[in-house]
Amino acid sequence: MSQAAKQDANEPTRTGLSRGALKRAVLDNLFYVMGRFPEVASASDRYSAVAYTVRDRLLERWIRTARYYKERNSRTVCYLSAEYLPGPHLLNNMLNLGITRTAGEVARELGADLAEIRETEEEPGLGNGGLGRLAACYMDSLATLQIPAIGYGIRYEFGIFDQVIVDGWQVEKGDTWLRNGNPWEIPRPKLTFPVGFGGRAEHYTDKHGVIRRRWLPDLMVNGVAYDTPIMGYGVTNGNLLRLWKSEAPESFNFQAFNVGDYYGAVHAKIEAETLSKVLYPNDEPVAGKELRLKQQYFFVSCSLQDMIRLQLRNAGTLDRFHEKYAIQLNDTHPALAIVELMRLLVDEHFMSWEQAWEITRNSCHFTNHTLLPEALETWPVALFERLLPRHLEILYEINRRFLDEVRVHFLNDEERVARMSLIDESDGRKVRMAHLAAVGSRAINGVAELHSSLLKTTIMRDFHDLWPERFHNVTNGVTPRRFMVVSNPPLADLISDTCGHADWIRDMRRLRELEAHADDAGLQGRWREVKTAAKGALSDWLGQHTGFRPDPETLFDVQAKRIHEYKRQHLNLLHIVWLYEHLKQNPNAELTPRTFIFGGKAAPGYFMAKLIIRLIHAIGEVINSDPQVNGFLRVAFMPDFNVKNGQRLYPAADLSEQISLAGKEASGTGNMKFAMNGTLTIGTLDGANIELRDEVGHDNFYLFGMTAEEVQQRQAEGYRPWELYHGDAQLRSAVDLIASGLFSHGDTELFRPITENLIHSDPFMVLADFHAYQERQQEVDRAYRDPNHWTRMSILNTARIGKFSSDRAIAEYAKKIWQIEPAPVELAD
Ligand code: CR6
Repeated sequence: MSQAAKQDANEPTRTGLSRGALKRAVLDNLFYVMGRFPEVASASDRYSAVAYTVRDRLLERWIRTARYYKERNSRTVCYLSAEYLPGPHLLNNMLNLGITRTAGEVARELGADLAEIRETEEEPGLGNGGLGRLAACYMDSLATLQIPAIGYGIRYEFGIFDQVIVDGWQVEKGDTWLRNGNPWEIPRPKLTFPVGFGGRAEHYTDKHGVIRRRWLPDLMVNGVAYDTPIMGYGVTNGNLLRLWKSEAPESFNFQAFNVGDYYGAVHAKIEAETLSKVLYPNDEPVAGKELRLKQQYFFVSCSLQDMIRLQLRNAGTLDRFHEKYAIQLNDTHPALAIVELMRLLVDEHFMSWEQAWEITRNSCHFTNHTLLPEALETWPVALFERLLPRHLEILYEINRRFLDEVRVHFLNDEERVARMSLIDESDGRKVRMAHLAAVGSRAINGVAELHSSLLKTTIMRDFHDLWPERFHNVTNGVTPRRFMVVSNPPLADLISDTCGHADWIRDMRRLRELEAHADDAGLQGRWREVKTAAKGALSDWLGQHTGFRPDPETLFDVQAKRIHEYKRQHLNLLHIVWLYEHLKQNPNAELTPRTFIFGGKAAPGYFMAKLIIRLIHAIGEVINSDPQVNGFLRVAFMPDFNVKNGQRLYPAADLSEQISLAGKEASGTGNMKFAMNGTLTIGTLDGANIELRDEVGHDNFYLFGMTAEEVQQRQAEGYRPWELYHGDAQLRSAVDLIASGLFSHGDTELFRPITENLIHSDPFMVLADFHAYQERQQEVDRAYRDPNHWTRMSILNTARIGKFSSDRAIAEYAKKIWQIEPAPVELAD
C-alpha cells in the first residue's frame, strides 16, 4: 500500500468523529450537497450540512448493523404503529454518536451556533400524543438495547397540525414538515409494494386442478419505502424506521391516457397519493373514516409484504415466519395485519389455513392503550366489505372458528358468544378491531398495572376468562436520552458529577445513587440553580412567543398534554378561579406566587376541548391584568405543544398536573418526563401515576381524589353533580364566576357549555374531586415555601424514577412477550 493510501485508510475522514473530520465533512456537505459556501449559507443550509454530516456517520453504523443481522438471520421485532413522534433528530443523534461536544466546537469554529442550528430543525409530527411518542421512545430503546427491530408506519406528508392561538382560540395550520427536505430519510424508490382496494373475490382453478379463492381489487396503490436510521445510545447498533408513502402505479396513467381518459388518469393518481397525505388529528379517535381504514390497510400490507420478502430471501420458505418475526401491534390501528397475513399466506403463498393461522397467531402481539369506550375502533361491515371484500371473508372464517372454540369452552352461553364475536350485531353490523387483535395475538398487554388489571375486568373480561395466560402488563417508559440528556444538559451534567459517572443514562436504576446526596446543601443549591435557569429559558421563550414572560421566581405549575375532558384541564381551571376569588377577598392571604402554565392541542372537531383552550386564555387575560393579584397568580399558555416545545417545558416545571379521573388514563407518559426532571406531581391514582408514586415515595407525591374503584361505585350509585354544586359554596362560586361573564366581557353564553355540563352531567367527575384537589394544592403551596424540603423531594423524584426508563419497558417486552435476545454489533472488524 502506498503511503498516501495507508494514511487514507488510517484516517477515515469521510465518517470520522474527530474535530477535523467533522469540520471538513460539514464544509464538504455545505458545498457538494447544498451548493453553498459559508458566507452565503442560511441557517437552514447550515442545519442541513450538519445533519448530513451526522447522517453519514449513522449510515456507516446502520449498514454494518443490517449486514450483521442479515448474516445471523436474527430474530427481529416489527413494531407496527400508525404514529411516530420522534422529535428533532439532530441533537439526539449527536448524543447517541457521542459527538455533541465536538460538534458544538466545530460549529463555533465555523462561525455558527449549535443552539441556532437546532432551532431550525422541523420535527416530524407523525403522531398525536402519547401513543406516537411511546413508539419513538421504544425505537430508541430497542436500538440502545441492541435488539434487531424495524419500526413500520406511514410517512404522512402533513403531520399533526401546528397550533396557533388567535384571540384565545386554537387555529390549526397545516404542518409542512417536508418543505425544506428531510436529511434523515433515505427514499427507496425500488422498494415498493402494490396494495389493492375494492373489487371482489372469486374462485379459480389453479394449474394443479385445485379450486382456490383470490381477490381481484379494482384499485391499486404503490407503497414506497422511506428509511430513517435510529441509532442506539453509545452502541454501534442502528435500527430502521421504515415509513410508507403512497403513490399511483406508473402503468395506471398510461392505460388511461391511451384511451383518452386524461381526467381519469389524473384522478386515480390523486386518489392513490391521498392515502399518505395527512395524519388524522384525533388522540383516542372517535369517527371511523374511510380514508383512515385505507391508511391502516395500506401500511400494514406494505409492511407484511416487506417481511415476507426478507424471510423468503433469507430462509427460502415462510414456514418459520413466526420464529423470525415478533410483530407488535401498537393499539388496534394495525390489527388488520392479522387478516392480511392470513390472506398473503393462504391466497398468495398457498399455505393451508391451519398452518397459516398457527404462524399468524404466533407472530402477533397486541398492546391496548385505552379503555374509553368511544375510542375503541369499530368499522361498519358494509364499508369493510366495499374496501376489503376478501378480507371480510377471511375475517368471517376466523370468527366462525373462534366462536366454535368459545361455545366448546363455555357451554350454553350464546350471550357470551355474541359479546365476544368479531362482529357487533347490536347497532348496525360492525367489525370490532380489539376483538380481532385479541383473537389473532399470542400476547395482549396493557400499559400500566391499573390499566392492565382493568382490561381484564372490563373490556377484555371475556377474553381473559378464555385465555388468562395471554394477558400481561408492561408499564410504559420514556427515554432518558431525549427527556433528560438532550432536554436538560445542565441537569444531566449535575447528576453525572454527583454520581461520578454517566452510566445512569444506560442504566437508570443507578440514579438511586443520588439519594445519598438528597440532603446535601451543596447539591441542593446547584439543583435549584439548574431549575431556575431552565425556568428563565422557558420564560424567555414564552415572552417571545406569547408576549407574556412569567417570573421564574414563581412556582411553575404545568399541565401539558392533549386537551381532553377526561384529563380535566377544567379541574385545574376551577382551582385557579377559586384562588383568584380567594385572593381578591383576602388580599393579605399568605400564598406562594405561582404561574399556571398550560400546553396542548385539541382535536379540531372536539368542541369542548377547544372551548377549554378559550377558557384558559380568557381566565389568563383577566387574572394577568389584575394588579390586585399579580404578585401571586398568573396564567400562561404555551402554543403548539409538541416534542420540541415539551423539551423546553419538562426541565422548567416545579409541579406537574396529572389529574385525570381515575380509571381513564391508560398510563400517561408526561408524568414520567416531568418527574425525571425533578418535577413533583400532583395527581390521582390513575394510570402509571400509581406506580410512579410508589417508586418516588408517598411523601414526595401530592395525591388526591377518588380511586378507580370509588369512581365505579359512585357511578353505580348514580352521580349527581348538581348536589355537589349546591352543597359546596366555594365550588359553586367558582363555577358561577365563569358563568357570570367575568372572563368573557360580560358574555354569559360563551362558556355555558362547560359550566352547564359540569353542573348537570359532569361525566369526568370534576366536581367530585374538586375539594380534595384544592386541599392538596394548599399543601403544595406551603411546601414550596421551604426550599430545602422542596428540593429534597425534587432530587428524590429524579433519583427514584429509574423504573420509568423505556429501556426497562423494552427489556420486559423482549423477555415476557417477544422472547428475543440482543445482537450486539461491533464497529471495528
Ligand atoms: N392517548 C393513552 O391515553 C398512554 C398512551 C401510550 C394513549 C395514554 O394514557 O400513555 O396511549 N392511548 O400508551 C391512545 O392513544 C389510544 C394516548 O396517548
